[in-house]
Amino acid sequence: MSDETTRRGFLRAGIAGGAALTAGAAAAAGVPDPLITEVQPWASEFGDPVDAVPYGMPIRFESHVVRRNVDWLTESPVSSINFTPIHALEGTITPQGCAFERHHSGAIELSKTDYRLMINGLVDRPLVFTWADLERFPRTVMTAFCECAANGGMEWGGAQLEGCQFTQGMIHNMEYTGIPLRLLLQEAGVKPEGKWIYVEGADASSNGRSIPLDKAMDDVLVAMFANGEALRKEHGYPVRLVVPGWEGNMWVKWLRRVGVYHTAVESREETSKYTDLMADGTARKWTWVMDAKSVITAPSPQNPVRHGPGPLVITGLAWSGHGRIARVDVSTDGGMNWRTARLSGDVKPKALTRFHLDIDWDGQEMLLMSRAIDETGYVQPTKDQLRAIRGLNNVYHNNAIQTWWLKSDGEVENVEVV
Ligand SMILES: Nc1nc2c(c(=O)[nH]1)N[C@H]1C(S)=C(S)[C@@H](COP(=O)(O)O)O[C@H]1N2
Ligand SMILES: [Mo]
Repeated sequence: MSDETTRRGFLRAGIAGGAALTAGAAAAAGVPDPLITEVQPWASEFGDPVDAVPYGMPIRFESHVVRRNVDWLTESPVSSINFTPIHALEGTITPQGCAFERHHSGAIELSKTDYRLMINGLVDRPLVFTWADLERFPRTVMTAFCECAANGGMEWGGAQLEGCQFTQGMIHNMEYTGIPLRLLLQEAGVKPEGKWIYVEGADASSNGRSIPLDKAMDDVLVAMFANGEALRKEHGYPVRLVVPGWEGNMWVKWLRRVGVYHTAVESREETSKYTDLMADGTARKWTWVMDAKSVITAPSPQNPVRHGPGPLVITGLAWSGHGRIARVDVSTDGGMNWRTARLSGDVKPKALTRFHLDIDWDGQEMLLMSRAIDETGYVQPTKDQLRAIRGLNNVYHNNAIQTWWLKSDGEVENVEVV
């Protein structure tokens, strides 16, 4: 039976039953619905004039769709993180206004006039670019996810936070316009001994990271716009680095310098931080790529089911730093049986992919899971598979399968299946 026939079956059942997919109880009870029978204020008065809001914000009914913090996570708001409300978004693009932020020393205000980008080190011609210079280089457009390596880091020891905003929300996905870093490096002329770049930001932390030259010459972007407009201050205005598929820490904001070197710098951000502490006390380093991962965004703890049995839309996000998502499977019974979800819209490499699965919910509790498989054939691991290799000391690179316990009253809880 195809999904299509199943769906039509639901629709018929819904109409016959007079409930599931119709406009509500009043109609079912034969009572006139005043929203239909009476002229409403919005149909008899003028709305706002066109110039009421020169730059718009979401309508007030959507005021819950905002970034949130986990209070105990960091001591100071200038060295902190907040989380994208992925439970309340659809499609794949993250609006800048609610995309998670991670600052090591606060978000700085840097104007285009004051902006300078230096390329130095092992180059034929050390260069400094102004914003006006950058505007004259050929541009390209690319959609990419940015995921903090610490995304899911609080869940290593067990299910903890109630909502995918907190368990998987250190991620955003934007459409960037910018200059391939390759073009700027070619302008400076990389010497043959140059094998690494070191990128740093103009903020006090500088957040310096080393990147192998091969990656720098491949798909790294010097981004000037996101989602069709200038970068927001908190995402690195006026210029940030986009390092597709690689951990968010390398996506240097307020980019001020690209140094070319024969070796890696081994900065704080790539030694004491952003290395993966293993069970035996040694640390893995250079774990740059974000492996395939997925999460069901609805239903989820912050997005419970508010209707009875019958048609239920399950949806979520999948991504892989290695390329395209090939398939997403969904289980409703804690991983015993799996069904293939629909990949909705474009499937772009190293970008968020939306999946949907339309089911007929019998009103019983379910253990919901999603499992991403990318084009390399890599399968998203269970928490136990991941812990068997990585131990419990870890913070970074938790790409384990998430389980949501959907109860028969529609409420959802973060759990683990053992
Ligand atoms: N200059 C600078 N770049 C930075 C940081 C920073 O503190 N300063 N934080 C990094 C980290 S750890 C992450 S996860 C991403 C977050 O990008 P966002 O704030 O746009 O979400 O930016 C990275 N780039
Ligand atoms: Mo990060």
